[in-house]
Amino acid sequence: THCILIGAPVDEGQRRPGCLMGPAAYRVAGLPRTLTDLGHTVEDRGDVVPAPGRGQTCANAAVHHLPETIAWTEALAAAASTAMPDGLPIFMGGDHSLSLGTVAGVASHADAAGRPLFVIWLDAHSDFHTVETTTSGNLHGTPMAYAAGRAGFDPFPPFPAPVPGENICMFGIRSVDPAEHAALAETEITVNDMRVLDEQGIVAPLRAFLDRVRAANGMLHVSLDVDFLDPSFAPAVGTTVPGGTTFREAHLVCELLHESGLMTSLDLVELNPFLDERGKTARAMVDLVGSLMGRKVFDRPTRAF
Ligand code: DIR
Ligand code: MN
Ligand code: MN
Ligand code: MN
Repeated sequence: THCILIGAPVDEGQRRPGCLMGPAAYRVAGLPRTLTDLGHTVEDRGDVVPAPGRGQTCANAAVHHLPETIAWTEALAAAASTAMPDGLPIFMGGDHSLSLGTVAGVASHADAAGRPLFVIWLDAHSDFHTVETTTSGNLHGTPMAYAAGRAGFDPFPPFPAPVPGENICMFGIRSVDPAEHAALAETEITVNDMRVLDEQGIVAPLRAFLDRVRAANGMLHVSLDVDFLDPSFAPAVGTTVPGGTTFREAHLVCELLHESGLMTSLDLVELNPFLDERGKTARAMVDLVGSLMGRKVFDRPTRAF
């Protein structure tokens, strides 16, 4: 696979400065080498630079850094749609507001290619707020709603080709605000919260979703938030939530995604290297990308999907 690394040093979508160091941390932690060791080619396109903010405002006074976030969204959507025909883009964040742009760019590419886009959201949070409903004002809590085509994103460019709820799967969820909960109940989005994973494990819920992607000849965008992982081994994130996936559960998700052969783009988000312990979270994320891109102990035949 030709892997295209794109740095997205976005820090404006939340309030714990440090995510802007994420792209550098992934490079230092050996992401390019991990990919080449697995036999992939790597092209690092450097870090995206947004245009200056244009002063947009909105009615919700809690919202901060709105113009900057819109500028990031436009720049990252362009970078994403440009990269898609060339290989597998890996967006190195940056907080999760970067996905406002990456999913938009990927969606317009899929739309032009005439293929349905599916999204798997690996996160403690559902990120299903709009600019109007967020009470924290942190726009990293909104990208999934934007991609699903929810109303309430007025100052943003309209989302190019909204992703139908049936094509969205959330995985590892354990923190949902009341407004998000109410909005999610109106959708067909599959919410595999931690309770579902406790009861059913990783494999059955994930295969059920991947089977649908395959049946539809879909493209699959994977958005991996550091807080999907349990903070005991991945502490470098501003919004830790206890009870996340274990090291092995997370790798199993990545291994199954690899075996499916379906992933066409990847976000790595919310790593805050300033909060890390001797690089362990950055290294854990790089290891997970290794599993996503084909690292395994034994290359044994796997169940046909
Ligand atoms: C909370 C936390 N739902 C908010 N969200 C996120 O601020 O909207 N934390 N995404 O990582
Ligand atoms: Mn600031
Ligand atoms: Mn998130
Ligand atoms: Mn999160």
